[in-house]
Parts: sequence; C-alpha cells; structure tokens
Amino acid sequence: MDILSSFFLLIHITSLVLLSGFSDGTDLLSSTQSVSDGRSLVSKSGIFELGFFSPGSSNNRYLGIWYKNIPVPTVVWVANRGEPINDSSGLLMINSTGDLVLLSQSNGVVWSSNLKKEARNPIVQLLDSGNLVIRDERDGNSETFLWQSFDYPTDTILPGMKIGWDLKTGHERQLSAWKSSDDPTPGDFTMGVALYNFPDTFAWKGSKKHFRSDGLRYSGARESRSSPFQYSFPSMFELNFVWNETEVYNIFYVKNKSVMARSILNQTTYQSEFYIWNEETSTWMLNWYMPRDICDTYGYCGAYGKCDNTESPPCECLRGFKPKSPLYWAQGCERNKPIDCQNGDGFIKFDGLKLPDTTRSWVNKSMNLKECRDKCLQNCSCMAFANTDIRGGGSGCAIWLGDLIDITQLKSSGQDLYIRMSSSETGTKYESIKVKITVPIAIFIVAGLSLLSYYICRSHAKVKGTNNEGQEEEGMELQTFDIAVIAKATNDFSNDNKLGEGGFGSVYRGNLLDGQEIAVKRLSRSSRQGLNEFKTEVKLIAKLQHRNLVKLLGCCICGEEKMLVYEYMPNKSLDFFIFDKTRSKLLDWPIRFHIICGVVRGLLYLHQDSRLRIVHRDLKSSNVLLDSVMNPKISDFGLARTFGGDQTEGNTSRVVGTYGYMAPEYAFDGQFSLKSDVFSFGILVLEIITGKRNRGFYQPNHGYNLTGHAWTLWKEGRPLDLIDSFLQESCAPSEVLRCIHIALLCVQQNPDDRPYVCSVALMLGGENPFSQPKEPGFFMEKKTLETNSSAIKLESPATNDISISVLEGR
Ligand SMILES: *[C@@H]1O[C@H](CO)[C@@H](O)[C@H](O)[C@H]1NC(C)=O
Ligand SMILES: *[C@@H]1O[C@H](CO)[C@@H](O)[C@H](O)[C@H]1NC(C)=O
Ligand SMILES: *[C@@H]1O[C@H](CO)[C@@H](O)[C@H](O)[C@H]1NC(C)=O
Ligand SMILES: *[C@@H]1O[C@H](CO)[C@@H](O)[C@H](O)[C@H]1NC(C)=O
Ligand SMILES: *[C@@H]1O[C@H](CO)[C@@H](O)[C@H](O)[C@H]1NC(C)=O
Ligand SMILES: *[C@@H]1O[C@H](CO)[C@@H](O)[C@H](O)[C@H]1NC(C)=O
Ligand SMILES: *[C@@H]1O[C@H](CO)[C@@H](O)[C@H](O)[C@H]1NC(C)=O
Ligand SMILES: *[C@@H]1O[C@H](CO)[C@@H](O)[C@H](O)[C@H]1NC(C)=O
Ligand SMILES: *[C@@H]1O[C@H](CO)[C@@H](O)[C@H](O)[C@H]1NC(C)=O
Ligand SMILES: *[C@@H]1O[C@H](CO)[C@@H](O)[C@H](O)[C@H]1NC(C)=O
Ligand SMILES: CC(=O)N[C@H]1CO[C@H](CO)[C@@H](O)[C@@H]1O
Repeated sequence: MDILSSFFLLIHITSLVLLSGFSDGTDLLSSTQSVSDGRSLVSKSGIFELGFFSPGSSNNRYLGIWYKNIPVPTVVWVANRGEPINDSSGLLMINSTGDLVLLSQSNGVVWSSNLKKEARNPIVQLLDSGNLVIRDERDGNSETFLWQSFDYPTDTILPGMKIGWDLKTGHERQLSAWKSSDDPTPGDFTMGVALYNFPDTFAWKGSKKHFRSDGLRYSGARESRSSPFQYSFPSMFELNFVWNETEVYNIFYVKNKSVMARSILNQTTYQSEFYIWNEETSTWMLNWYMPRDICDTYGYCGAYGKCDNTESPPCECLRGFKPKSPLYWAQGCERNKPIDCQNGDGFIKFDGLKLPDTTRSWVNKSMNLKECRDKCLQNCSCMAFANTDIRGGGSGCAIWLGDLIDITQLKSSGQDLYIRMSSSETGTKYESIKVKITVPIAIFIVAGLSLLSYYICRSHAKVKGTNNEGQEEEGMELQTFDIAVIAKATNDFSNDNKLGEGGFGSVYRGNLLDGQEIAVKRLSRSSRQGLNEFKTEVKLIAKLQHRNLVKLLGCCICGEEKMLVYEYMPNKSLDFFIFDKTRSKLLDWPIRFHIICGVVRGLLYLHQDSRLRIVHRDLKSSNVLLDSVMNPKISDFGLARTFGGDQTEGNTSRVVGTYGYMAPEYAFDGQFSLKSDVFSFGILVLEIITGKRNRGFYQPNHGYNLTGHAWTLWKEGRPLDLIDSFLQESCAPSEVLRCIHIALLCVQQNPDDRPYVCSVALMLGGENPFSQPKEPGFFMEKKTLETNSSAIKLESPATNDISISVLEGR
C-alpha cells in the first residue's frame, strides 16, 4: 500500500472512530468500530485481553493478547511481531472488505489478517480460549471462522491450539520464540511438524534439528504410557497427535479446565516449556520442559547409535553394529557385517525405542507388518521398518531408507523397530553382543560415575579400590632411567625438543630406543628435598594410576638433577586448544564436556580414591593434557607434594599455584585443602566454557573479571551468553547450564560453600540438587599479592600462565 492511500485510509478510519464510540472492555468489534492504543477488547469471562503493549524495556508498540486476570504480564500472541509501531497512534479496525487491519500514523498498515475472500458482515471476537477470530455475523456463534489467531501462533501454545499443517490448504502453523524479552520478532528457535512421508515434530535451532518428539506421533502409544516423550509428562496435561488425510498436528489440553496453562518456546534456554499458573504464589510454575537430558539432543549418538541416559556413557551401538570412531560417538556406528541385499537379509527386532528420524521414509497405512517386511526387502536402501500405528496389535507400515539416526532407549515403553541385518548376523545370540562404544571414552559421567561417587561420598571409609582404574599393586617397582638414555632420547635436552616450561622446571619430548614416546620433566634445582625422600615420594606417586592422570613412567636422578619421565601426550594441553582462535574450533561442546567430566574423575581419584589423598594445588588448563583421542589427563599431580610441602592439608608457608586459579584463602593465607582445588577446577570450567583466560579477561562493557562476568550473566538470567559463540551450535544448553552452575559454586569465596569433588560429579550427572551460588570469591590479583607479601618469586616469568612459588609467603 502506498503512502497516499494509507493516508486516505487513515482519514477514513479516524472518521469511523469519531462516528462510533467504542466501549472499552467488550469482546466484540464490529465493522464500524476500532480499537485504538489505550483501549482493549476483553474476552467474555475476562480471561484474555487484546490491546497495545510495549514489551520489556522497548518503546515499540505491538498489538497483542495477554491474560487479563493475573498480575504477571504474559503475552500469548502478537499480531505485528516484526513490524513494530513506533508511536501511540496504533489502530485496529475492520476495513471495508472485511479484513482486520492494524495501522498507525507513522508506520501505515503494519499488519492485516489477509483474508482469502471478502467477508460480507464480519465481526471480530476475542474468545475465552485466547483465540481472536473473524466470523460472519450471519453465522451466529458457529465454530466456522473466516480467520483465527490460533492459525498464526507466535511463541505460545494455548490449550486447544494446533501446531502442524492443514493439508488441504497447505497452511502451516509453526511456533517461533521471541528474539528477546524486549523483541517479539521471531528468533532462530522454532518448532513445528516436518511433513515427511512419516511426519514428525521437531524443534530447530536455525536450520539445525535441535530435538525431536517422536512420541507425540503415536496416539496409541500415548494411551498405553503416560508420556508423549520418554518422561512422565505431568498428568494434568493431555497431548494428542493427529495425522489423517486433512490434517497433521500436535495439540494439548489441560484436564482441569480451571487451570491456566501455556507452553512456550524459550529462546534463552532453547527449551519448549510448559507453565501452569499458581494462584497461591501468583507465579507461573515451570511444569515440564524439553529437552530434558542428553539423549534428547538430536542425533546425539550418531547413526545406529542408541542413547540411554541411564547408562554411562549414554551411547551404545545397536546390536550388530560397532563404533565408527573410537574417539567420538557422534560419528555413530557401522555394521559388523554389510547387508547383502541379493541373498535375503533378515531383521532383528528392537523394542522400547523412540523410532529414528523419518526424513527419508515411506509409509502405507494399510499394510500389515508382513507386507511391510517384504516391501523393505525389495529396496536395498531400506534399513528398517515398523508399524505406523501401534493401537490394537499394530498396523500400518513405515520403512526407513538410509541411515537410522536419533534412536533412544525409552524407560517404560516404546516402539518396536525391525532393523535389517546380514543373515549371518540375525542368527547370533542376543546376549552375546553388547558392543559399547569404546570404554576409554566412557566420557559421560551421567549415571555410572554419579552412582560411584555417591557411594564414595556416603562411605568414606571404603575408599580403596572402589575405582576400577585404581590398581595399586604393591609389587610395582619404579623404573629408574639412566641420564644417558634420557639425554639421547631428548637430543641432549635440545630446544627443539622442549615442550614447555613451568614453575617446576622444563619439559622435553623424547623418543626411547624402543620407539616409546616420553615427556621428561627436568625439575628446577630449588627443591630442598633429599634424594631418598624424593625417590620414596616419586615411587608413591607412580602408584597412582588412573585413566585421567598422566602416567609417571619413572624418574632419573643424577647428582643434583632430578627428572620425572611421563608418558607422552600427543595433543598437548587444554590451553593449547581452548584459548586459540582456530584450534578452539576443534573442540566442540561434546568434547569439552568430555574433558570436564574426565578432569572431575581424575580429581576425584586424587582427592578420594587414591591412598595418598592428594591436593593438586596447581590445577589449570595447561596442566590438563590430552591424549590421542582427546581424553584429558591431569598432570603435575603429586608434584606439589614431592616438591613443596610435606602436608596435604593445612597451612603452608610455601604457596605453589598459578595466578587466576588460586583460591583466595590459599593465595593470601597459604591455606590449601581439597576445596582450594575445587576453586581452581571452577575457574578451569569457566575457561573451558568461555574459551577465555580468567587471567587477563577483559570485558569492554564493564570492568568484571571472568568470574564476575559469569556471575553477572547468571544473575541477569542469561548464563548461556557466556559460551564461546561457535559452541552454540554443538552444545546441549542444559549441560552447559549445569556446568556454569557448578563452576559458580566451585568459585565461592568461602571454602565451606564450595562442593566437594564427589558432589561435583553427582551434579554433573544431573543427580544432585543444586544450591544457588552466591557472589563468587575474590580471585587473586598479582598486585594485591605483591602488596601483601614481599617475598614473591616468579620462577619463570616467560608466559603469563606460569606457576609461581611464593617462598615464605606470610
Ligand atoms: C517511525 O517509523 C516511521 C516509518 O518506519 C519512520 O519514518 C519514523 O521516523 C519513525 N519515528 C520514530 C520516532 O522513530
Ligand atoms: C483491506 O485489507 C486487505 C489486507 O490489507 C487489503 O488487501 C484490502 O485491499 C483492504 N481493503 C480495502 C478496501 O482497502
Ligand atoms: C482428521 O482428524 C480430525 C481430528 O480428529 C477430524 O476432525 C477430521 O475430520 C479428520 N479428517 C479425516 C479426513 O478423517
Ligand atoms: C481444578 O483447579 C482449580 C484451581 O486450581 C481447583 O480449585 C480445583 O480443585 C481443581 N479441580 C480438580 C478436579 O482438580
Ligand atoms: C526463558 O528461560 C529463562 C531462564 O529460565 C527465564 O528467565 C525466562 O523467563 C524464560 N522466558 C520466557 C519467555 O518464559
Ligand atoms: C498400500 O497397501 C495396500 C495393501 O497392501 C495396497 O492395496 C495399496 O495399493 C498400497 N498403497 C500404495 C500407495 O502403495
Ligand atoms: C528405493 O527407495 C528409494 C526412495 O524411495 C527410491 O529412490 C529407489 O528407487 C528405490 N529402489 C528400488 C530398487 O526400489
Ligand atoms: C592454619 O592457620 C590458620 C590461621 O593462620 C589457623 O586458624 C589454622 O588453625 C591453621 N591450620 C592448621 C592445620 O595448622
Ligand atoms: C572478580 O569478580 C568477583 C565477582 O564480581 C569479585 O568478587 C572479585 O572481587 C573480582 N576480582 C577482581 C580481582 O576484580
Ligand atoms: C592484603 O592487602 C590488602 C590491601 O593492602 C588488604 O586490604 C588485605 O586485608 C590484605 N590481606 C591480607 C590477607 O593481609
Ligand atoms: C584435535 C587434534 O589435534 N587431534 C589430534 C590428536 O592427536 C592425534 C594423534 O597424534 C591426531 O591424529 C589428532 O589429529
């Protein structure tokens, strides 16, 4: 519409308004009336109200529908989402061809209902369901609408609203989150039904599938189990998935009609959330949400991987399949034996599953299972088949063409899926094949470790031997290397072989004659420890063996020279990756989470499982080394012990540690404990999440340090803004949130407020209740330390991430 005609239209409308006094508060709008800014329509029982509003701190005006009878402003629908009105001249009226039109003085027509055909006697009504409808006056109160707002959902589903497709008109009803609380413009988080041959409901993050709600598809399944997804859905809701010739949609109802409920897409959490109104507290209570755990993340285990969040790790290859890559379960699984296609393959039945993604599927609703099986065998790209409808014994046929992705093991019930196998495979006994994606990357702590650490937390006395990696064989002897061997291996400690330098000395890479790669730590000479003490100590530490600790192979003593020989870690250390712009891209969220979990396990072993009970005292990103498949290994554990003090708990006059990672009580008062390690761990986690160093962190908007920055975002309710932007793609928000929460608890000022590592492990698995963090502790600033104690010595001021030793610190 050009400016001129909208101008005339405006005059026309203004005269209409003058002609007919609109009485505020009615639910009806006739063609001779209009709603102007400041006035509203109210549904019959006063539940919903339609009018103009400005969201959050924005001054833009929008036409919307909200709850009238509650004190918390809750908008459920917006007409002009991406087309704000920037003054208060907004006007909603019915134009002469029956369209509902929204316009303003400065913006002209910003929105209209765009009826397909002209309406003769249109009236507009706001219903108690929250639906704004246009209908023909002559139709009376019938349910036939010329237009309804329920057909154009924004971010909210109200009871009775359909999300899906009208197959006759091709009209799609999709949800999209608000960009922010100030801006109802559609964000990149959307949800709707994908019209594959076998339709399915998806939530997307941009163009990427975020989660999938297969369970909604099966009305029969829903009757037999309380849950549309794999969890028990609150019994106060009822969900339906309808799929027939004319329509395919999801719909929900509240069983108790007097309970107010809504479901929204939340752009902050990337969750679909169900809220119910609590009269007593006058708040919206979060009743249910999706995704709920790692297995809800779309395609988490890759092709032919099965996700079960009660297992650790959650991913397992389906029977008959093996992991494609030992590193990375997201690459999925491949067949043990290829299918033959010509000579008659067979099928193995899997039960209790959430069926795989149906992007490439084929359906015939009148076929039975036998015909379905034959249909599948006819096509070499058919990998599986199942019933489309499992009501009354099951009927209908769906076949999957191509790889099977996003399969979840459900707890109570699920669907049967028949997967095509080579005939030699179908003969194998079921129990005999349980192929786990390799154990060394038993990455996710989820249930298993949680239980383990729970056990440990509960029964302190029985520490020894609870961890299966904790072999502490008595007979093991420490290997002593000859200095000549080491010198040869490291090219006479040449600079080319130098890997790095730390507070305790320099590290060299070396090759033994038998080809074994080693890392040699040449200790600086300032140790005051006697030779025999040193040997005893090293022997003790060599017995600490855990998959998340760097393995000490032996030592080498030659006069004043003391050296420690370790296994070599090909992928260097964590800081090498996370703080580097390019290399950080190699570490997506699953790997980072894997690293966090591994560090926790290593720490748990040091703190609780090993017989020595070691406080690391210098946990930091450069002390977390990575092996060839990116398993994290803590290094320099026990060094604090050999090299520094003789206590493991208490006070020390000799502070070893690294600026930025030291707990306040340790930095200032030399008090170290299990909890000071926990502090360093908290900082480490924040660094892994943000990709930024705590030390030297600077945020242009405010002067906060990294912990302060994390805390601020947490308080403002947008903790996810903390993550490295490229990680957004690969991350599971609930996992990230858990990690941020844990990190904040770990960096509390008061050591008593920090959790022990065993609780951290529980929390990481989502098992433990979380307490709310307080403002985090003071992180040590070099300046402050120097003013307080004059005797600081920076042993190697070469880089800014170096260990320091404070001699006689107090
Ligand atoms: C309001 O919007 C109109 C059209 O988009 C624009 O010309 C005008 O400058 C805006 N006014 C203000 C105050 O932003
Ligand atoms: C009424 O509004 C619709 C939608 O904007 C428009 O297509 C139609 O031309 C308008 N009718 C008149 C008479 O302006
Ligand atoms: C499809 O299902 C809806 C809801 O149950 C029903 O109203 C409609 O008549 C059905 N259409 C056909 C063609 O069965
Ligand atoms: C329905 O909800 C209302 C308001 O919360 C409550 O007073 C009433 O007892 C509920 N009815 C049933 C049958 O649960
Ligand atoms: C989205 O989730 C955040 C964090 O839980 C919450 O503060 C916010 O209110 C939610 N947004 C909506 C629209 O409910
Ligand atoms: C679906 O299966 C039925 C029963 O086998 C068959 O009669 C019908 O032709 C099939 N329809 C299609 C489109 O293949
Ligand atoms: C198998 O199915 C795919 C997808 O429908 C189709 O493109 C292909 O032609 C079929 N192959 C055979 C042999 O039927
Ligand atoms: C450590 O020092 C603090 C104060 O300097 C004292 O309160 C505490 O008891 C000491 N702890 C040990 C184990 O010596
Ligand atoms: C870092 O931020 C925390 C939280 O705001 C604050 O308590 C602490 O004093 C800050 N440390 C420094 C060195 O600024
Ligand atoms: C360290 O110095 C600062 C500033 O001089 C002072 O406020 C603080 O109390 C001192 N801390 C200790 C532990 O002495
Ligand atoms: C991410 C990365 O650099 N991975 C490397 C880890 O080490 C193995 C073995 O040296 C390499 O193959 C990987 O590319």
